[in-house]
Amino acid sequence: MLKEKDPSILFSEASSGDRRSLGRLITMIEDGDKESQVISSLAFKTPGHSHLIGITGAPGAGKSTLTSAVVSQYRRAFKSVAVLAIDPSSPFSGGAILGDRVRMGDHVLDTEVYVRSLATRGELGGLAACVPEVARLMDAMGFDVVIIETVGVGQVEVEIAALADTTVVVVNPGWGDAVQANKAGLMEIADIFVVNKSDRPGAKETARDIEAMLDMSNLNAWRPPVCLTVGIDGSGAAELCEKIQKHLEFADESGLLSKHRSNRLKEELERKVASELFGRAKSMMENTSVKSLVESVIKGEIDPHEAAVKVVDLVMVEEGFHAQKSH
Ligand SMILES: Nc1nc2c(ncn2[C@@H]2O[C@H](COP(=O)(O)OP(=O)(O)O)[C@@H](O)[C@H]2O)c(=O)[nH]1
Ligand SMILES: [Mg+2]
Repeated sequence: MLKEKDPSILFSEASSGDRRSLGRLITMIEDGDKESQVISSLAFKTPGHSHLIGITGAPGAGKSTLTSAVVSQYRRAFKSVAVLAIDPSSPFSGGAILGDRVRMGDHVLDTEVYVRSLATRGELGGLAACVPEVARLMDAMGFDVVIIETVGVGQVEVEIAALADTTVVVVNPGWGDAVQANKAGLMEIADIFVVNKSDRPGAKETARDIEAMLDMSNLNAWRPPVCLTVGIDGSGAAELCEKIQKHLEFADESGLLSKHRSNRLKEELERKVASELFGRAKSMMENTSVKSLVESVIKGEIDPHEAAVKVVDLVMVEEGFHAQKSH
């Protein structure tokens, strides 16, 4: 058993390159323990310069393979990279970790590359809440590039992908793949499109489909480029990295980057407020005076909406009471 350790000690150990300590910090954030607040605040006070890149697409599109090829490109430029692989379908010790280790095999001995799978312990919403915090920790640790790999199906996953400074959407050759991406809401969040597995027939046609869709959509100043890649041999990875860099420069110069980052912080704050209130309301519902309210709902005496408003009012009153007491 690992002994409990002060998160601030772990933080300074991790900062000086101790990967084991870094791993434990991430686990604390995932678990959402009390310590995670300390870690968040330490990371927030130690801003780095990370470029946050999201890589998303359907399962099996080749995201992990492509990520490994992209990591190789960054290593050639002597940039340090952290990869956060998010796989809600496989809880801890599941296939995700093993699979990513295998595919990231080229980088296993590289101390400037850190790969970690984030698994959902609770609900998916919990993961959405912890990803920005883990990403910020990676930034505080001084990584030049942080890549978040996420499956682009479902609202929460798309939300996670949209957290990045630059979002790369991966599709495969084949009729309708671009249409599927569009349906999944990936079209709106893409800064760059990749047709991976372009060693297979139909890659150029798929690229053309995407261009046609882009022609029909309302674009702002940035038109997402479409790259063709072969993840397994790394073809096209250098061009993809060039486009990623171009997008970063564009976003930076146009002010979009800082606007996007501010919005992200605001949304994160809103989510935190909601979950904090939810937690307090929930513990309040164990309270005897509120319990009778629950019973009234069950008996049909009061409707759930009205009861909910009463519970929130009670939370507010309680908080006001505590605030006054502490003054
Ligand atoms: N033919 C071909 N296969 C690929 C390519 N990229 C990945 N694959 C294969 O596609 C499968 C799924 O890849 P993986 O990276 O795990 O996809 P992910 O689920 O999106 O992360 C694996 O068997 C890869 O070897 C490619 O460019 N061409
Ligand atoms: Mg993968």
